[in-house]
Amino acid sequence: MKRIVILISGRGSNMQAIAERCADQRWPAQVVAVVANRPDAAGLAWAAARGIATAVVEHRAFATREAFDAALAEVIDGFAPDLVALAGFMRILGDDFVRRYEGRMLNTHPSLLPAFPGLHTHRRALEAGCQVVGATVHFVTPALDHGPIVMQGVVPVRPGDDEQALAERVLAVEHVIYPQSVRWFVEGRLRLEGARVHQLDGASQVLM
Ligand code: NHR
Ligand code: GAR
Repeated sequence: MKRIVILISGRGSNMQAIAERCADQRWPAQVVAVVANRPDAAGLAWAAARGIATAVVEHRAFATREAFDAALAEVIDGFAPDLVALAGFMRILGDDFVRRYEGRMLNTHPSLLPAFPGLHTHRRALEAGCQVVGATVHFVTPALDHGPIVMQGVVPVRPGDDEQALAERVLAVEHVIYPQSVRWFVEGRLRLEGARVHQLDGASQVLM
């Protein structure tokens, strides 16, 4: 059984989608812990109610990013993960942390990378007049939101959409592509080949 640790900062709907699919579809894996950088992350209660171990490493308690990263890594390593999945995790992680989990850390980002790395992606896509938007699951590398792409999901922009409407539509496609990507990882179907991901079967894009 592959051991999955999920990092969250808030609601945790992607965490929930992964944990539910993992159990329902009997992946050869288990979500062994959910770790948040904020004590008020709503997803913690859902995980705890489901019997998943939870932990909080509050970034505000640390003087430097390096000290936070080190404390976070210590907690994560206590769960001996095969995969670390960022799911709405809102802290940029330093090079040492990222290298420690190289090739076994995924993120879902709410844009069609390489467009709009960083924050406020929906606002920026609307300002740019994008007619389609989406989400990207990628391996995490030191360069923010630039790691090898595993899967992308595309949704239309509709007349009158505001940031919230786009965020909801994009979130729905994340709930499809992130569990699928994690499943491929735990089933050993993903191979990192330099800057690209080779995936052994199935389509790597979802058009909704
Ligand atoms: N770390 C590395 N090294 N590489 C990536 O690809 C990462 C990462 C950490 C998080 C998620 C990412 C996203 O999907 C992610 C990818 C937070 C910020 C950010 O600016 C940017 C991108 C992502 C997550 N965070 C602010 C910071 O100073 C804090 C913002 C806040 O707390 O609201 O860390 O978009
Ligand atoms: C998701 O849309 C995720 O891509 C995004 O936040 C949402 C988290 O929702 N992540 C970021 O913006 C990271 N900077 P969730 O907590 O319900 O999974």
